Amino acid sequence: MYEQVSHSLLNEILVDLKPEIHEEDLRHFYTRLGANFYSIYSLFNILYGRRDDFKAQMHKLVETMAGQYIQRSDHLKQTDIERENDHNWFLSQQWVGMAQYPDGYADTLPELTQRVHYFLELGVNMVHLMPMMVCPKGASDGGYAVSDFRRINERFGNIEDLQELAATFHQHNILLTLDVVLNHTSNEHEWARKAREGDSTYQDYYYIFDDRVVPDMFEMTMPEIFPETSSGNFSWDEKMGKWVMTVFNDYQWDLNYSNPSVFIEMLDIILFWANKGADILRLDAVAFLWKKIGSICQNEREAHLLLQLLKDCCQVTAPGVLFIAEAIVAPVEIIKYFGEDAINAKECEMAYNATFMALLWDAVATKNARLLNQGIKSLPDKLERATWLNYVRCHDDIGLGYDDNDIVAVDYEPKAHRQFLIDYFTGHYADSMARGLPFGHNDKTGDCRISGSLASLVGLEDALECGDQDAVDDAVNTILLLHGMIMSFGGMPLLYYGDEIGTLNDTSYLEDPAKANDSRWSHRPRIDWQKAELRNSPGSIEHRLFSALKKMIAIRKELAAFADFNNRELLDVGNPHLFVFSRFVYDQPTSRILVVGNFHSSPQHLNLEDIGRKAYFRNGAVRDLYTGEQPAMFKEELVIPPYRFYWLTDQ
Ligand code: OTU
Repeated sequence: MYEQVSHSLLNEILVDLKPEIHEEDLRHFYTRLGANFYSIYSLFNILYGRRDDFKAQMHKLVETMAGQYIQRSDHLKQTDIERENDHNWFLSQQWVGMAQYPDGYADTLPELTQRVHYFLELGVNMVHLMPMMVCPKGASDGGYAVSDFRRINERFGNIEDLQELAATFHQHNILLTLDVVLNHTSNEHEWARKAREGDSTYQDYYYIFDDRVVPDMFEMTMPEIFPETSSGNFSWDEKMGKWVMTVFNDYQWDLNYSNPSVFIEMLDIILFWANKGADILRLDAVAFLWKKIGSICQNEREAHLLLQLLKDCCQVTAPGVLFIAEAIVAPVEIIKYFGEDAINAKECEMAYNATFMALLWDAVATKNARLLNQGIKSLPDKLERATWLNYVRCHDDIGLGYDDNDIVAVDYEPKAHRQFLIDYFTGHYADSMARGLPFGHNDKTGDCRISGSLASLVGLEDALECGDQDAVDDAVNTILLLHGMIMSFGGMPLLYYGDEIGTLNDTSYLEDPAKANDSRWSHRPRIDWQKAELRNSPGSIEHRLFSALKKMIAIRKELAAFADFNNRELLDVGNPHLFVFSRFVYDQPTSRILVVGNFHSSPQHLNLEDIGRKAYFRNGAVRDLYTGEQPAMFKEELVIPPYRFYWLTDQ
C-alpha cells in the first residue's frame, strides 16, 4: 500500500543508507520493502512512535533488513523466489516433522549429519532442533537460556557444522527448523553482563527495578510458570543490587520489547539464522513478549503486533522462511498467533496445536472422546495459509489447558476432572498403568502439569515390567492410534524423537543437580542406538512401532486429502468412545476419507448409515488405507477394535 507519510520517510532512509548497501543489487529487496513498508512503519509507530529516536530507530530497522539481505546466499534467495511462486508449499501432506535435542539424538552436529539416513528411513522431512547456542554451564533450561544467540555451543560443534547439516538436509529435501528464544536471555548473555555492571543502555534491555514497588504490582496478576523451581516473576540480582523480571527460571531474564533496540537486535538474530539455512524458525514463548501491569502478561495485543512486525520484516529479507508460534495458551488464544488475516496482519504460518495434544491425552485417560470432540468443535477455524503443528509429545510437560466451558459441556467438573487426569497420568488412579510425573505443581493454586515419555504415559513401561502381553499390545496400539490422529488431522505432524521406538522414561536426570528438580528431563532421552537397531528385528517393540509409523507416514504422503486447506469435517456419531472426522480434497468434497479412532479398551461400533454412508463409500466397498484391509462389519455397523484407528475410503 502506498501512503505518503511513510513513503517520504522511506525515501529519506533510502537516500541515507550506508554506501555498501547502495552498491548491491537489491531489486527483490526493494520491491518487498515497498510492499510491506506501510505496514512496517505503522506497526513500528504504534509500538515506538512516542519516542524521540523513532526515526533513527526506523532507519536502523531498514538497515538491518538490508544488511541481512546482502548476507543472504544466492541459493537461499532462489528458494525464497520458488516459495513465493508456490506459496502453499508448506500446507502439503508431504511434510512430516520430528523434534529433538541435538545431543539426545547424536553427540555433535557432524554426528547428527551422519544420522540423516534415520530420518529418510522413517520418512521424516522436517527436523526441529532444540536450542544449541551458547548457554550457562549448569542449569540452562535445556538450552532455553541463551548466552550468545549467534554462537553454537562448542559441545555440539560450530556454525560451519550447522551449515553442513543444513546443506545435507537440503540435498535430501529435509526442512531445517531452529529455535529462536525470543522472550529472554540467560543471565550470562553479554547484555545481561553489561546490565549487571551498571550500564543503563543494557539495563533498558530488560525489566529492571530498584525496589519491589513495580514488581509487587506485576505479581498481583502474573501467574507463576515454574512455581516449584522459580517462584515469583522477579529475581534479586546481587551484583546490580536490583530486581529483574524472570518469568521462567531466575537465570532467564525477560527482554524488554518496549525498547526498539531489543526488537531490532532480535530481528537481526532471526535473519541471521534464516541466512544460515533455517527453513523454519520456532519462536519460543511468544505469548510472553509484552508485559503490562494489571495483566497476566501473556497474549497482550502488543505481543501480536511485535510478531506481525517480525513477520513483515522477515518477508522483506527472507520471505521463504516460516515462523512457528510456540504459544501454549488457551485454545481461543492460540489461534490468534496465526494473525488476523493471511496477508495483512499475518503473524506465524504455523502454531503448536497444544489444544489437540491435550485433548488427545484426555481421551487416553478417560477412554472416551467426549472432551476431544467438544474441544475440537469449539476450536475456531484458522486462517488460510496457516497450519497446525500436530503433536502427541514434545520436550515440555503436558498442560491441562482445556477450556472450562468445554469441560462443563461434557458434564465434568473442571477442578475434579483435572485432578483425575493428574492422578491418572501419575499412576495414582486405580487401573492406570501410566508412569507420568507431576510437573509445575503449584501449592497456591493446586495446578499441576505432567511429564513423562509417550510410551511410559500409555502404560508400556508398566506392561513390560509386569510381563503383561495384552497390556503391551494396548500400549503399542495407543501410540499408533495417537499418531494416526496427528497424521490425518490437518497440519504438519511433529513426532518427538524416541517415540518412534517406544522410549521409556529416563530417570538418570535425577543424578544431575542441574536437572533433578525438573521432571521434564524424564522424557528428554539420549537415544540408545543399539536399542534403536531393534527396529530391524521383527517382533520387537521397536520394530512394531517404527515400521508402523514408517508406513503411516508413507501413506499420509500419498493422500492429497490430508493436506491442510481447512478441509476437515468433524462428525457427531453418538458413540462417545469414537473420534470421527472426514478429510477431503479441497474443491472435491465428494471423495472423502473417513478417519475413525477408538479410544476405548473394548471394540466399538459405528453405524455408517447414520453418517451418510454414500458420501464416503459410493461403490459399496469400505477399505482401510492404513492396513489395506476391509474392516470387520456387521450390516451397516463398522467394528473398530480397541485402541485402533481407520483411514477409510472406497478406493
Ligand atoms: C518454552 O515453554 C520451552 O518449550 C520450554 O522448554 C522452556 O522452558 C520455556 O519456553 C522457556 O524458554 O513458554 O509458551 O509449561 O510449556 O514454559 C509456552 C512449560 C512456553 C512450557 C512453557 C513453554
